[in-house]
Amino acid sequence: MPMFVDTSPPGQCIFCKLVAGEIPAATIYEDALTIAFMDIGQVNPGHVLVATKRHAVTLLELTPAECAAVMQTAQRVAQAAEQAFGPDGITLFQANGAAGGQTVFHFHLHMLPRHVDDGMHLTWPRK
Ligand code: D5M
Repeated sequence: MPMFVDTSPPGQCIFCKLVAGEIPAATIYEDALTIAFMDIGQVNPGHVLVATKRHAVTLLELTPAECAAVMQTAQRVAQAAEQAFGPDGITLFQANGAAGGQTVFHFHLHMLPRHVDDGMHLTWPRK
């Protein structure tokens, strides 16, 4: 079971507050549709979240433009991680709905730099 589940209503969720600048974030990139910031949990050094600025819960609610922008931002942060961390690989992870492992119900994608000896293998670390 996840340690924390954000059940705030739309507009008041953690990531809406983060987008609005109402709570602090280590933001590394933003554009009109997306924002990328350091995950507070850092399951691996360089763990970044790419979120939509608009409140949408899952992938199924995104517009085509948001889908494209999210993946473009993911590529940008992966390129930055490549330079900063020299990883052996990169894992992208994206959970939809509680049954899919989502705990913050505002669309986001995880970008994790990976190293062969990071002990995570290819399994999601919270299992
Ligand atoms: O991932 C939700 C992720 O959100 C989880 O890895 C912690 C992260 N999180 C929660 N609050 C914050 C703040 N305030 N800043 C940065 N990161 C945060 P999920 O896939 O929904 O389980």
